[in-house]
Amino acid sequence: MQKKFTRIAVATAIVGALFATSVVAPASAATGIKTGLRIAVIPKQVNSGYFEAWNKGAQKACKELQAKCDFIGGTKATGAVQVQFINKAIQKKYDAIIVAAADQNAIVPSLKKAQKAGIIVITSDADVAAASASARTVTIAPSEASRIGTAEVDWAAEAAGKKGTVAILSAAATAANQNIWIAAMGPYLTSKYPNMKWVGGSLDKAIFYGDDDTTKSTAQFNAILSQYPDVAAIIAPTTVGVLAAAAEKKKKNLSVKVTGLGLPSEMAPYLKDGTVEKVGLWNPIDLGYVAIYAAGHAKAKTFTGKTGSSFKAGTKTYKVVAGGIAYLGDPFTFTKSNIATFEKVY
Ligand code: RAM
Repeated sequence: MQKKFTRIAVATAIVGALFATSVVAPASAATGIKTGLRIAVIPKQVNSGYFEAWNKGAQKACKELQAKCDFIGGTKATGAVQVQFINKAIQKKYDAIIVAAADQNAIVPSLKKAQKAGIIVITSDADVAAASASARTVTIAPSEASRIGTAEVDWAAEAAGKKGTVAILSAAATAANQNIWIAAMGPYLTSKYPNMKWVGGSLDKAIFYGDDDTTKSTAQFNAILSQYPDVAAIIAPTTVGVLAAAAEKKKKNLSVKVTGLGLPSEMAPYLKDGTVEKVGLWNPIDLGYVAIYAAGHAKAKTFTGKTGSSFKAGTKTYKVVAGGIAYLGDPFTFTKSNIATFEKVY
């Protein structure tokens, strides 16, 4: 099963990589989307390789649609900082806001205010809380949460020889994306791998939060090791966390296995030198690209965001499923042997 997943993922990955660089999208007139739209593109934080790639995709779509897109945000991935930028976007009367929610609840009132002012709101990468789904037209998500969560557990189990304890080095406690992936990891580890368990005996005790901050992620990685010195594997479902963990593992020459969601360009050295065996991710360029098209079509009223509705981005059509979610597709798995294909792309 794991082999199959990897094979499918690699095949899709190559398509994904090409999609990100070579699709010639139709001119704006052909899409029915008005030119000259002003779109605020708000990441969890600006100083991140992942969100730079996300913005690259957004800017590509904006160019195709002849829209003006501003990448605005702070250097700390918090809801409080994002609220300031959302409020600014409302004041400046943008046509649409694309946001990766650093806090699934804190930004909801501002997003609702934006919608009242006629601004289209799309979340991408990280959504608002499911109960607040009406605060956005649609969320553009990488792939099913269960798929992302269970794949990471499989990578950890494989690296640790299917035995021992596992901890999680996450992003912020308020991030919906990490939380839904972690929820999927919880029961899967113990049911699929009878000789494995969470450090401290329960999922709750096993989660450490590095807040997508390199210094804090490194400190939390070390906190896991000092509280649970025999931890077999650490899963970091965040590009910031997994990079910090790999760097610290290498620096201290530690035996703990590290895996999670890593940006190929950042993780390539650690995959090549064997610090890390396997990480995975989707193409963040596509995630930003697709979000802009969703906003454009919503503004043109050719896309409602309702379950079953769909929109086109480049050459692909995206369909909304229950919960107001449009998925990109399968995540990709990166190893020493395929990383060279990806590291130059994102
Ligand atoms: C970090 C962010 C982002 C997440 C990736 C995997 O860059 O937390 O939201 O999707 O990791």
